[in-house]
Amino acid sequence: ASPGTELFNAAEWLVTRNARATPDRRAITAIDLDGSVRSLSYAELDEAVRRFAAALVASGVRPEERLLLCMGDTPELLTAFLAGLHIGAVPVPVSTMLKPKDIATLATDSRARMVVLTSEFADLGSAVGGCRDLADVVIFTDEPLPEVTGARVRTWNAFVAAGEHLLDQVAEPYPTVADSPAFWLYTSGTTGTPKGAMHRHGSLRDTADTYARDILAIGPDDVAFSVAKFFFAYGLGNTLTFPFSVGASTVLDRSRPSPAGTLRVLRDQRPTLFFAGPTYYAALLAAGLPTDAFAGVRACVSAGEAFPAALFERFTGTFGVEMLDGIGSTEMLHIFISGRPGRTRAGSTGEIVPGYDAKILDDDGAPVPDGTPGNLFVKGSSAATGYWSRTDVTRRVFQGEWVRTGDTYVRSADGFFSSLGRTDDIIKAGGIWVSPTEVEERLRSHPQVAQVVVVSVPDETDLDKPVACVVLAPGSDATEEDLVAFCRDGLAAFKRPRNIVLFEELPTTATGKLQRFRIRELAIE
Ligand code: 3SK
Repeated sequence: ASPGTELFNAAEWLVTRNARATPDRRAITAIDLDGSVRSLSYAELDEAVRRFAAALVASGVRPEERLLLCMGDTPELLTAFLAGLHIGAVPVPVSTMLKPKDIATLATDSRARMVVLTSEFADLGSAVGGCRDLADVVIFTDEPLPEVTGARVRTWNAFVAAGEHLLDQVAEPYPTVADSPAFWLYTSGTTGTPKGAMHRHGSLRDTADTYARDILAIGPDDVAFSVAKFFFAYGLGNTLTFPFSVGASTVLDRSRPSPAGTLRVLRDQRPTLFFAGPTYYAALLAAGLPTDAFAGVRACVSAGEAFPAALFERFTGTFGVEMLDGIGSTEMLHIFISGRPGRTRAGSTGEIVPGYDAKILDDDGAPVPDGTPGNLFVKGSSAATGYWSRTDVTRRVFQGEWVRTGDTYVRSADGFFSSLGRTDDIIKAGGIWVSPTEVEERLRSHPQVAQVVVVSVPDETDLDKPVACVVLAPGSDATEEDLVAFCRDGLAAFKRPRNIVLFEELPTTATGKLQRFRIRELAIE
């Protein structure tokens, strides 16, 4: 853990340090929307960061003011983020999947001084008009600029040009310390209201010095490619922190992820570390990628949701690549429990990452023995300092050194942690815990089931029972009785869903995760 008062600026550590040591080494390979590719060395990126930093100072941005970044994965996104850190301001990368009204909510909540957009999100400019603290909008575009009420709107190039005279002023980074506020990431959790998790400069180094070093053993010759976008905590670490912590390179793909696009990246850019989530790994399998598609990848990493054991086996069996499943959180910044190379177990998230500590407690706060499910708490120096302006929920989640994850986990006697779903989602039926994940896994192995979520629904006597919400595969003729019987065959009887509710499609959050609480509401209706 970093001593909090030590002078430390994460932009200097991630970029300037490498620009001095290995100026010509490739930092970024960037694939644009039209498929064209450009690359930047560490020296070129360092220069771009300083130019944008000078422009921020010229436009009047002060340390700790927030810069909302709604941008595709581009060199400009990394530049704006790092330049914000360089001058001690607070970049806030936000989801590019949000609706205009949601972006306005985040601009207002964060009291953003500036909004930076890439051209594909330029329309969002008008949505943030009138936000109280907004003074500047910068858009990376060649197109005509939108009007934004109450703000000055400039193109990226015009903005940067206006700061050239201040380049000397940003020769050194702002003297932040490891504990200085660095950036925020909004998380919506299962209930929907976004909360800004506030992170320190030192936390970026802490995730690199734990997970990236000790689990991934990342080195300068690695090439990282993350399907998870930069605005996710997961994507930020994969794309920026980890490769730049060792002077390695990163591949940025500005387009929406697709199996065909991923195959092109795998073939043309030869990443050695590949990061995605189980849903995407399932899509890659379904797309029938050639079995040698991952031949150059030394490890695939998965996080974001529990990895079903059968999918894990099928993916690793088909592509012959190591899969490191893990769990992290926006609050902890990156992965704190993970499989390790040569030590993975299908159906388990893995072991505690060195540098973190985990405990499993019952509802009264007492530790549970190994083999008994409970609430997972985690401790580690990369934890956020809290949620911006949300004292109640901060106190509920950040309990001294420990952070309540909201996940139900069980630990085996030999230290492997397995997910039983979200704490709110776990089902107690007839006094016995039923993991929705386990029932879902069984149903997912049915050839006529395309998607499934298991929730608890009160029966006629108000006792919770597991109910499966299912989207059938196209052309399926499976009946509800077939599916229940299939579960009875493969699971202990008490775990079978008492009912099947068929859906055309299941609702998802803005970040594409299945919206369990909404699905449950629909199942109860
Ligand atoms: O969802 C996860 O498991 C995760 C992993 C790394 C960083 C952030 C998150 C939310």
